This record gives sequence, structure tokens and C-alpha cells, in this order.
Amino acid sequence: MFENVQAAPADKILGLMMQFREDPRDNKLDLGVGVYKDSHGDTPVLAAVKSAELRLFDSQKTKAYVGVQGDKEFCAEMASLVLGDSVSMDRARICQAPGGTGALSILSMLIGRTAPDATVWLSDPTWPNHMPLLKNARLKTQQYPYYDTKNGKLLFDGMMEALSAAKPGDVLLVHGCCHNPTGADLDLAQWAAIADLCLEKGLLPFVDFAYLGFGDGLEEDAAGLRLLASKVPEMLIAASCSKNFGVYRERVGAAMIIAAAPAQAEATFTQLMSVTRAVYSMPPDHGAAIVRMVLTDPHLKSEWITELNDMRNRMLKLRSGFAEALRRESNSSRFDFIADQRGMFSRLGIAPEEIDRIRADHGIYIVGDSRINIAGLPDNRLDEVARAIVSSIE
Ligand code: PLP
Ligand code: TYF
Repeated sequence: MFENVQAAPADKILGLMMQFREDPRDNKLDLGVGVYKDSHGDTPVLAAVKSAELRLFDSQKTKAYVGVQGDKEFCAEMASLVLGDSVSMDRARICQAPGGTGALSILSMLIGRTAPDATVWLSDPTWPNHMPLLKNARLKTQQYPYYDTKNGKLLFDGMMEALSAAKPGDVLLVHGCCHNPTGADLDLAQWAAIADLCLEKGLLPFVDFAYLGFGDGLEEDAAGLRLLASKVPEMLIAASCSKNFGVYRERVGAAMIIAAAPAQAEATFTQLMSVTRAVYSMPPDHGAAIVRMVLTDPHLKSEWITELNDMRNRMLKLRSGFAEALRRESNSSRFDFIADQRGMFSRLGIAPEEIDRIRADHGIYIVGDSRINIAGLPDNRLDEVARAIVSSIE
């Protein structure tokens, strides 16, 4: 069976992460994989999460299965965090999933079951795992223009124009906030235009929500998604807790279905549960139990919000500081867009040879599409990093 199997292409981001680990240089700098780092370059366990883990250790009485939906209280808390009061909860069904990726995958398989002829439209560029997981669900895909890397600008008109070719029943995959890899987000007027487009053309919006709280704030980051949810009859959401709770390896996320009527939501949810039973039966418990504890305990919740605010404010400060350092070093406004974008990523808009040179000469690791992880920048080396980049580009 295996004698003719060819190796699968590597994930470029995860490949770069491995290459970085093997680099012996002391002053090497990882701006690759999307993991939040503090001013010491560490990704520590949040204090609120640690407290919840200690409590869980003391209070947990069983490791018996959690059930296919996962922890119901976790699901309810996630629904309220993401959706607020934008939709009536009797039209929504939520399950716990192994990370945002797990949520994206099971929802994609649900689409594959219920609308196998649908085309899923995704942004160009997008997170490199979107395409493989949609293909894995045997779905057709097409990309819409989203971002002009050379000029650091969102291509909203191009996006809307491309989507005019979408057929009724097609799926529109959008990033809820902090677009990966560009950091360029839709404003509220653009979210409203997308809602109108979905209504007009009968498209199903599918929101990938992996960075809630990393852009402008918990409420602000959810505003576009909630506006959309308040207008459309049906919607899918894949939420991740990896980044905002810093629980990456625990694999915590939620898959949400919104339907036009409660009975449709319920029937569709039974299909989703049938998908998950076939794939992994039941979700892992530990991370979701922690998130549930944090969200249901007022003291832990406020501690978490403070820690989330600190992470976000650090990234915002790094954005303006780095844009300023690049402005000084390049004597131009070429990189000013970095200060205006949001979340963990921006694309420098430099060439692959330049990226290779920066890695070879300075030990600075940047993804091949010129994406940098803003949180990976050390506060006290902004000028040095800006100098290394500017000196390596034409
Ligand atoms: N979607 C986007 C856009 C991401 O950047 C990530 C990051 O890893 C994910 C989904 C999935 O996150 P995870 O599966 O680690 O929760
Ligand atoms: O974009 C990133 O860096 C994160 C982490 O296959 C990641 O979302 C990257 C690639 C991948 C899974 C996670």
C-alpha cells in the first residue's frame, strides 16, 4: 500500500518553525509561527488559566467522556462571548471542538454533507490551512481578491466584484477580525455590505474567528460578526480559544450553527454531531473546562480580560513603534500600514530573496509570503530589526 506514496507538501509556517529551532545563533528572532510572545519572548500560561487549572485539578472527580457536544456551559459562554445578543439563541447550536481548526474542519464536513455542490469562497491570501481542510471535506473552492500586498491595502471593491460570480448556496468564508496573514480587516460598513450581498445572492457566511480580543477589544472585534449575524438567516462560525486564552496545545474551540428557525438549527446540529462522532467521537475536555471556569467565575474572568488587554496593547504599541522604526530606517512611509493594521500579523511586502537574505544574514525568520508575527518583535530591538530589514531590501 505504501510503496508508491509520495511525501505530502510541508506546511510552510510549521516548517519555518522547525528550521528556527535548529538555528544555533543566540540572537535569532522568530517572526514566523503565530504564537503570542511577551516582552521576554515567552508564551507563558495566563495567570487566570493557571488558577483555573489548579482548581480543576482539585475539583475534577472523573475523566469519563464529556459527550459529543462537549461541555454545555462552555458552549453557552462561548456563544455569548462571540454573538452577544445579536441572534436569538434558540436559532443557534454550539459544540466544543478541538481548536479553531477542529471547528473549521467539522463545519466544512457538514457543508460537504448538506451542500456538496457548494463552492467555498476564500480570501486571497488566507491562512494556509484553509484550503487543505476544505479540500479534505471534498469541497470546491474559489478565491476572491482581498489584499494588495505591494501597497498594503484591502481590495474591497475587487472582493465584491469577484463575489458577484458566486451562486446561491455558495459559502463565503471570512476572517472575523485580525485577518491572517494580512492584518487588514473589514470595517463595519463593509461588513454590512457583505451581509447585504449574502442576503441578495443567498450565500452562507462562514466566519473564522481565531483572534477575538487581539484587534481592538472583545466587543469591538466581534462587532462585524454580530452585525452579520443580526441580518442573515443562516451562518457558521468557527471560534478558537488558542490565542486569546493562550491554550494553544490544549486544542479548544467552538463550532456554531445559526439557522433560520430552531427546528432547522436542531436538525443541522444532529448532522454536525454525526460528523464529529465519525471523526473523533468526543472533544478533549481539559482546555474547554479551563475556559469555562475562567468565563463563569467573575474574578477569573476579569483577570483574563486584563491579561488579554495587556497582550493586545503590547501588539498595538509594537505596531506603532515598528512602523516608526521602519519609517526612520527607510526614510519613507512605505511601511506605515503596519500601524493601522490589527492582530498578530502584517505582510512586509518584500521579495522572497529579501526574506532569505534577512534570515541568512540576521537570523530573523519571516514567512515566505513576507508575513511577520508582530508579537514576536522584542520591544528593545525594534530599530535593530528595522535596520536589518531595510538593509536587506532593494
Ligand atoms: N484560523 C486562523 C485564521 C488561524 O490563524 C488559526 C491559527 O492557528 C486557526 C484558525 C486555528 O487555530 P487553532 O486550531 O490553533 O485553534
Ligand atoms: O498562522 C499561524 O502561524 C498560526 C499557527 O498549519 C498555525 O495560525 C500555522 C500553520 C498551521 C497551523 C497553525
